[in-house]
Amino acid sequence: MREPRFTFRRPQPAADPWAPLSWARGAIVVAVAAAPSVPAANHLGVAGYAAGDAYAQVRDALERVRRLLVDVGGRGVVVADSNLAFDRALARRARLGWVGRHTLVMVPGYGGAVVLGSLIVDRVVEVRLGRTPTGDPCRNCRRCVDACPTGALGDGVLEPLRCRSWRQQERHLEPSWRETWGPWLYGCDECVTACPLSARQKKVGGERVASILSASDAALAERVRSWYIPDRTLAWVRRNAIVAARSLATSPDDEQAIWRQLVAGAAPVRAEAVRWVLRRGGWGGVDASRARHQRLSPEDRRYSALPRGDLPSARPDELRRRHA
Ligand code: B12
Ligand code: SF4
Ligand code: SF4
Repeated sequence: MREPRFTFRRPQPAADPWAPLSWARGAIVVAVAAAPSVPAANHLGVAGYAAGDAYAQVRDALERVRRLLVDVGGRGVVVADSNLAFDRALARRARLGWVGRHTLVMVPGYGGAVVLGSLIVDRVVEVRLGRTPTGDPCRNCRRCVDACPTGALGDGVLEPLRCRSWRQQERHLEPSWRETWGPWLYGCDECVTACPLSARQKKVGGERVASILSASDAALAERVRSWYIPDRTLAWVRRNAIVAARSLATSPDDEQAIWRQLVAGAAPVRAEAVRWVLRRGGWGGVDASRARHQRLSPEDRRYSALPRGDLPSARPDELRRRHA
C-alpha cells in the first residue's frame, strides 16, 4: 500500500509557502462554491468539486487578480490544490472560515462545500469580503462523522487511507476497501452533504456505468481531464466504475458494458474487478448466473460459463505490473 504523498512528502515548505519566495509578504485567500453531489438513482457518483471543475474556477479567479497585481508592478503566485501549500492552513490564517469536525474549512452560507486557493503576494493585503466566522459551528453535532461509511473521520481528524477519495486513486485495492466503496466513481461527498451547513447546496447527478465503460479513450480522457488518476491511465477509472456498479441497480446496457470488460484485450485490472464483483454475487441484486447467458457474445461466454469459484484471477502484485 502506498503512503499518501501530496503535501505529505515535503511538509515543511507547504507549511511556510512564503519561505522560498524572498519577495513574498502576504496572501489573498478565496473560497469558491462547489455544490456536493448526491448520486442519482442508478448513477455513479462524482464529487461536486470534480464534476464542476471547481479547482479550475478558483485558479482562473486568482490568476485574474494576479494579472491586475502585475499591472501595478506587483508580484504573485497562485497556489490551489497543489503540493506547495496547506490550503486549509492559509484559509485559517486568513480567518476565511471555521474548520468543521469533518476537517473541511467551512464558510458562512456554504459550509464545507467550497474549494480553496490563495495568491501569495509581495505585500500585506487588508481586504475582507464576506462575514468573519466566529464561535464553534459544530457544537454537539457529529453528523459528518456518523455519515462517513468508512470510519475515516474522528473528532476533527481524517485518516486519509480510509477516505474513499484516497482509495479511488490507488492501484491496488484492499478487499475491505471494495466492501465499503459505495456508488462513487471519483471522490465522495457524503460527509459534506450530511452537514446542516451545506445541506442546501447539494445537487443530484452522476454518470451512467455504460457511458463510462463504453466511452472511447479520447472521450473518457477529456471527461476526466482534471481528476487525479495514477499514471493518467484510464483503466483505473473504468475499474472504479465496475466496483462502484456493485452498489447500483444496473440497467441491461450497464451490464453489457461490464461484461465487455472481460473480453480479450481488456486491461487486467478491469477484468479482475469484474471477477471480484461476480464472486460477491453480481451487480445491484442482478442474478449474475442468469445475466451471464442472456446477453453475451460467444466470446463473453468463454468467461461467464465458468463456475464462480473457478473464475481466473491474478495476484495483486501481478496486476500492479500489468495494469495498463
Ligand atoms: C492530500 C489531500 C487529500 C487526501 C488527504 C486529506 C487530508 N486530510 O490530509 C484525500 C485524498 C483523502 C483528500 C480527500 C478530500 N479532499 Co483533499 N486535499 C488534499 C491536499 C492536496 C493536501 C492536504 C494536506 O496537506 N494535508 C496535510 C495536513 C497537515 O494539512 P491540512 O489538513 O490541509 O491543514 C491543516 C493543518 O495545516 C492544521 N494546522 C495549520 N496550522 C496549525 C497549527 C496548529 C497548532 C495545529 C494544531 C494545526 C494547524 O490546520 C489545517 C486545517 O485543518 C489539499 C490541498 C492542499 N494543498 O492543501 C486538498 C484539500 C484539503 N481537499 C479538499 C477536498 C474538497 C477534499 C474532499 C472533500 C474531496 C471529495 N469530495 O472527495 C475530500 C475530503 C474529505 C474530508 N472530510 O476531509 C479541499 C478542502 C476544501 C475545504 N473546504 O476545506 C482542499 C483544501 C483542496 C482545495 N484547494 O480546496 N484530500
Ligand atoms: S469523503 Fe467520504 S470517505 Fe472521505 S471522509 Fe468524507 S464521507 Fe468519509
Ligand atoms: S456535520 Fe455537524 S459536526 Fe460535521 S462539520 Fe457539519 S456541523 Fe460540524
